[in-house]
Amino acid sequence: MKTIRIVACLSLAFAASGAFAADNVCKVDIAGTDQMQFDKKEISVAADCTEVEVTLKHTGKQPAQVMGHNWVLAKTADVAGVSSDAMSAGLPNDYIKKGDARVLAHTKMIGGGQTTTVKFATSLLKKGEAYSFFCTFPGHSTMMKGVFKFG
Ligand code: CU1
Repeated sequence: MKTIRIVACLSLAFAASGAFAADNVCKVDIAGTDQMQFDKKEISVAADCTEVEVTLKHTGKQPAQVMGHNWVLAKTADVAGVSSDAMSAGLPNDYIKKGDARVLAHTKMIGGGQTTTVKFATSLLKKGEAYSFFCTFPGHSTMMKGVFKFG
């Protein structure tokens, strides 16, 4: 009886690990400050990640209207265009132009003390493409940006 139970447990464990291998969510933590800075200049995501979950924490005290931060992912070539179109989008739209196809992923715009998360599939990313992450609060992307590497 004992042997049978152990075998059953082992096969369950294999089934569970198989599920994790098929769906590999890679987690990234990043913080934004009242000094208009991200605490990371580069994020690297391995090629075997099927999804990326980015958690942005605003470690400052200023409200979103004054020092709001979001985390936006786009091709590096699109950063300037996305940021400039975002200016007129306003806080209720998280400073993201509605329907902007250049935006690959983005969090909500948050203020001091808040945390927000976005999860996206890596199937929308291409190996070798140059990606950047940045904040689209007006004027922030010049200082708040970094390199996003996939693969
Ligand atoms: Cu910002």
